[in-house]
Amino acid sequence: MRIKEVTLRHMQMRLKFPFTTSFGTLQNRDFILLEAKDENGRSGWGESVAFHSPWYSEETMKTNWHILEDFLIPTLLDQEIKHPDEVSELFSNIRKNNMAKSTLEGAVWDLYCQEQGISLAAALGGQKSKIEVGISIGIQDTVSDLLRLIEGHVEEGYKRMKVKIKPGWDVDVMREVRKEFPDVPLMADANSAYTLKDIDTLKALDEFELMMIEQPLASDDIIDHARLQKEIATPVCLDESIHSYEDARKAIELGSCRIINIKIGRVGGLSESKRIHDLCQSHEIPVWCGGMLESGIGRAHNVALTTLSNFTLPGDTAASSRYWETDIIKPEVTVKDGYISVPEKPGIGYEPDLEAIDRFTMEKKTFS
Ligand code: OSB
Ligand code: MG
Repeated sequence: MRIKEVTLRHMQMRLKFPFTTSFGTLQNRDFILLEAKDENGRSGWGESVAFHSPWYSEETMKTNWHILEDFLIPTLLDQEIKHPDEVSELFSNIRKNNMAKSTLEGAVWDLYCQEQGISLAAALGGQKSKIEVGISIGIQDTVSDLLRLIEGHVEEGYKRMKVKIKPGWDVDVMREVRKEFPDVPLMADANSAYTLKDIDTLKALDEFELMMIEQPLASDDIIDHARLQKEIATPVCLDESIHSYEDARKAIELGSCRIINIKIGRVGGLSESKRIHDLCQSHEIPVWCGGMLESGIGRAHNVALTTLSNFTLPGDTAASSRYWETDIIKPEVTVKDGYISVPEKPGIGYEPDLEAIDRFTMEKKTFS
């Protein structure tokens, strides 16, 4: 296959609810949508998970646009590509910028699968026909707001509740949650809000038998996490700290975590996600698929990845309708009894809704 044309769109979609983490609040979701056309005029789609501002990582929508426009798209245009695994090779002399790389790589995977007439899940080696999903709940104004939200999501069937925590919104909050929901599979995500000085607080969370605590310490750390994991009973899960197979290998070797959250964008694409998945599997480290408040395009990629066999814990990829009044794929991603049925159609398995896409497009540019 050869990529003949790439279109970048600056998208803006409004979340149904403000999403608050230890960093701040987000409601307008700006992101890049990428459409790549092959020599037969077929289109493959990818989504950049970078945010408008660099609070989760250093990448932003604008840095992704720059790296795509000036480096990644020129590298790929007109290149003969036999398999999507070659894309990360072609990008290997461009450092980091994983979310930018993943955007284009994801579109190549979609195109490749359409050409082969197979689903993305099948192409990745996935075997599940349905995947288990949990939900990630932002920091709320009051504990009773949080309890009411959890109650609703439990009723909807979500398989585990993830609660965002930060200093001052942690032990007492989790105690209330556990009191009201003694058996619900529960975890906490700190988005790097603590240091080893907070070890007593982090130890106090052991009491609630959480499935895991996600990224308690610095976003670039694996050393202190290893120290922490020795001190607490709750399994540590790394999110922000893992950008590659090599990061995962080192974290496992050091004992920095017992679980890894794989986000396709954070690790530079589906090929690297699969390598990390396989590595974790060989070390009996379970993985799950993280979320980045994606539109339907990114959501579809997450669904396909989650079909791999070591994704044994529920992911954050909830239903489209949880986030959006109107998503940009047809059909939307739906959740029934806590499961998403994996589409079997070729490619990502959902149709991009071009009308909706146009409606949310702020700016677009085509390269050929
Ligand atoms: O840390 O997992 C995270 C959202 C944005 C950035 C980082 C994170 C999250 C979530 C929400 O937890 C996941 C989702 O529902 O898409
Ligand atoms: Mg996280």
